[in-house]
Amino acid sequence: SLQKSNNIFWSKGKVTAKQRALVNGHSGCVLWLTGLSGAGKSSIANELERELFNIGKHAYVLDGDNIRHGLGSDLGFSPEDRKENIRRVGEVAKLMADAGIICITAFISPYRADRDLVRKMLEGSDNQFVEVYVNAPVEICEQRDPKGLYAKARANEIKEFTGISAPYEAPLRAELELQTSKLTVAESVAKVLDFLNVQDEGT
Ligand code: PPS
Repeated sequence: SLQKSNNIFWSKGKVTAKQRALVNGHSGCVLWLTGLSGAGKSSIANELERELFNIGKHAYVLDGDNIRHGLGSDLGFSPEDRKENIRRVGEVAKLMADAGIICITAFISPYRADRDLVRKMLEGSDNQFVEVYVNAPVEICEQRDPKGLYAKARANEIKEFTGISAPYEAPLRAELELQTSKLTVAESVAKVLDFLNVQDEGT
């Protein structure tokens, strides 16, 4: 890999992050949602995107299920593949944030080290990394089981299923925690908007 990077240079653009933010009315950032399957990541991410869009902000969701159809279609759910999945998504999220977008990601991202790697990627850039712990007890997620995956995991039809037969490492210092067994989706979204301190452009 050293060989590969030998003749590669960094080409610097002519538009600064500050200039983009001035035009957009907000800076880019990465809102990194992490949590168990069925905890509510996608619901919150999509509602958040809608709300931000409605008040004139540039937001875009990268969702686990969707990304695995394309960018990560060669990856499974081993620790190594999850790591590579999160690394790729991290790089894409970083680019989106650099483009001035509020990038909302919804991946289980069960390993602390993988999430910390993405945090590191954003360090020293103008764009904030916000870890959002979408927290619901595994019992509740299993009761919800919107895709019937917990039932399959219990029946041994899915191996390495997070929360059942694969680990989930809860964040130790997430910027934000949403306890989705106690909050509605709207309440969770309101908390994130509050954290972002975004203002409606029209008012
Ligand atoms: S990861 O760990 O961050 O790379 O996972 P992610 O890309 O978010 O993909 C999670 C979705 O894939 C489905 N699925 C599984 N999840 C966990 N473990 C196993 N073994 C598994 N197999 C398939 C599942 O629908 C997850 O979707 P969400 O939206 O989280 O429920």
